[in-house]
Amino acid sequence: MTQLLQDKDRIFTNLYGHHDWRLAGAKQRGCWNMTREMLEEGRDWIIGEVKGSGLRGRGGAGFPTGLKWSFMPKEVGARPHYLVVNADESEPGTCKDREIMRHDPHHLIEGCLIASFAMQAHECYIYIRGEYVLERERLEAAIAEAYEARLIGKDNVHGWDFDLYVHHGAGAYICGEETALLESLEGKKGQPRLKPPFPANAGLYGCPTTVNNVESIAVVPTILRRGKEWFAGFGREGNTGTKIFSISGHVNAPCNIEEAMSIPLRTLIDSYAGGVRGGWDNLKAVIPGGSSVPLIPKEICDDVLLDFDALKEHKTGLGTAAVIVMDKSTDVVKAIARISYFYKHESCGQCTPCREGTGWMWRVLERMARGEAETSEIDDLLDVAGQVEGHTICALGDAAAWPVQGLIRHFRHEIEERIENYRAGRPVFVQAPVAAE
Ligand code: L3W
Ligand code: SF4
Repeated sequence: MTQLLQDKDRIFTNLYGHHDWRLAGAKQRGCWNMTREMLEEGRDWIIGEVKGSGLRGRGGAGFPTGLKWSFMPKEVGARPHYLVVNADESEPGTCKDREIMRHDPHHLIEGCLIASFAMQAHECYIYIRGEYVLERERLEAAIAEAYEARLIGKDNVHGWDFDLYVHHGAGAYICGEETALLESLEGKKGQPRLKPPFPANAGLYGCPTTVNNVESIAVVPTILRRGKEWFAGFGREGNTGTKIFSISGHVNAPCNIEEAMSIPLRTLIDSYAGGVRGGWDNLKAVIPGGSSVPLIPKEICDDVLLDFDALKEHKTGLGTAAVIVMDKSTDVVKAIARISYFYKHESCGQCTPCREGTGWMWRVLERMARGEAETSEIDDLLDVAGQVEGHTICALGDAAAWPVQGLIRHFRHEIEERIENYRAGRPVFVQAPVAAE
């Protein structure tokens, strides 16, 4: 029996907006407490605590946060250092950073100050998704409060001059890729750069820069206040801490919930999302980490843990921890075709395998959903997905290939059936009845 996380162990105590999001309310819930003392402990201590906590990036890749911070040059030369917060939350199914910025913005602002100090940055930019208008307004209001209270700004009470800017994106998914985001911030077209050099060497305006996800930065103040051991006490080795999961799709009560890393998928859905529509046996598949990661069928969902390593064993990933649930009424071929369309639409067009491959995969999948294909094309599709994966400038190419590979790995028989049905003049796809909620 899995022990569920208790409220006292949740970092985001206002995730649902039941309390005051403003400075007064945030302070009552512990924000901005002992911040100066934590900075006085020094940069090495801060980075050591973050490393020791085991925090891995919460934006999709799961790269160790403390390690990333330690890539920044130790001395500041002629080029200033920058922190950039990736708030361009656009991964389908993902809506966790939105709630942090709406309801708990001071966790993020305090985290920006601490992380910037640790990396010797006097300026930080928060790049927020174009569609997040309310969230931008909320964040700007909270930042204004922090300036007013001299928590940030020049000559602030923490003794580290620090300016924080919010930059509003224009609604392109690709600007969530860290180097496209930097290009966009510089006023250019949002197209990814080749890596290396990594941003820590040449980032914003060619200067040392660290790009971190909203949640990664917002958890740091609490990790420092409560200690690395406290955070590392949740989850499993290599997969520690608490994590916000966004649960959507065919569940009775879609929600965001902060839980311990490595919680079993079934426990998460049953305990917080009211269970699968029609019961657990009515489950068909789950995309466990946002649209970029491959789906897994019910047999794997029955006892898989939600963390980076457990999901990797099943050739999928935790991604952004956006759990998309599909019950037996789902047309899974059509669903993946729709995801393929998304990547075709959002490809920046810079590299040939992605520009051509995303459209090609989408068009073939649409035909397959209608049964209008040859069986041999299933392997052709797999072949093309393999030629896109790992052969592009940024991870969007991989993200377009992985869902297609997952579909064929687990649901090849559904595609084959459609092709046979179409040839025989039978209905191509008969939808299972939709269970009552
Ligand atoms: C210095 C090295 N830095 C790696 C840094 C790198 C980046 C981070 C991770 O994200 C994932 C994709 C999907 N020296 C370094 C180094 N770094 N080696 O570490 O890098 P990387 O390349 O593993 O991944 P990435 O390109 O940052 C791609 C997921 O993100 N995804 C999700 C997108 C959507 C959202 C959202 O809506 N919030 O994020 C889309 O593909 O899982 O694997 O900072 O610079 N030697
Ligand atoms: Fe652009 Fe796609 Fe190449 Fe990424 S992989 S740089 S989105 S064309």
